[in-house]
Amino acid sequence: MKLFPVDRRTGLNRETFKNEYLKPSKPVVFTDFMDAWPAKEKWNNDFFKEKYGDLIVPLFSEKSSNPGKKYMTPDTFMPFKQYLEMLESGPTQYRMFLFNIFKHAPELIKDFSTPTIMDGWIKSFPFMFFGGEGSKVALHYDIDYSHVFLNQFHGRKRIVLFSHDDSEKIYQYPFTVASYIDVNNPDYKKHPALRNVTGYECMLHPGETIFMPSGFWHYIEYTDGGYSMALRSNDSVMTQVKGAFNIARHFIVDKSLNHLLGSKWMKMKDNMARQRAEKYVR
Ligand SMILES: O=C(O)CCC(=O)C(=O)O
Ligand SMILES: [Fe+2]
Repeated sequence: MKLFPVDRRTGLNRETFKNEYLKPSKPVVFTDFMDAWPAKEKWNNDFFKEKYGDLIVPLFSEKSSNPGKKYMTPDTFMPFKQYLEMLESGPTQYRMFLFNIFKHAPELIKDFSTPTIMDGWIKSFPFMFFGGEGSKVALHYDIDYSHVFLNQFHGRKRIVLFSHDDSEKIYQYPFTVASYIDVNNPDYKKHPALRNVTGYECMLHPGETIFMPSGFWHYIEYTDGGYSMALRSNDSVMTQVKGAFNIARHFIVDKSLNHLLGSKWMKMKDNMARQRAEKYVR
């Protein structure tokens, strides 16, 4: 497995972005994407603690990214202020994802603007992601096939990316958007197809934005406690249809078989993933 650094670009315009990244489906880090946003300076721990500290927020532990676990059920709840203090005070595995803070604080929408780098922005509220130092986001791709622009406000995170074309080589669990390979210590005995995989890696710093093209696999480690906001776009009817189909397949096939067969279904998916990857080894 080989990982190449993600390009870092300043001053990209629509045309260059389209030709060099959007069309060829290549990730890039923007160093200046959010320079004009008030949020860039304003959204910090003190601001969130003072304004929204009393909000009760749902937190998810590491367990939620284990295979077959219900990742939508929070492990605990606490006031937002207490969670931010936890992030400041040292490592914790607690993450808060797909958090719609804008539902509680619609005025925050005024702190950033819809980007102009491409069209097709999904207007429903964007989501924020929070995580403690050392917490990890298991390898997955986003089920709706939208392009993701992840804007980092606080802390650093290490991101590893693989193209959608390599889904089989990285042992995607069939009917899911997940893979359970060990990105940091690939086990070539167990997963021989990984030898032929190339991906990308980068450290995302506060003030930077990473573009993850539609269907791209991402694995994330919170190097520091921190948070970011994901803006999403989907400018093609084709990928919108693919996304809707994927969501339907996930909820109908995977959820039903999980319910019916439980761990047997997990084993079957594991076998299917191996069989599909094996053709690359032969
Ligand atoms: O940064 C995170 O915690 C997860 C981000 C993610 O998976 C996404 O934006 O799709
Ligand atoms: Fe994601």
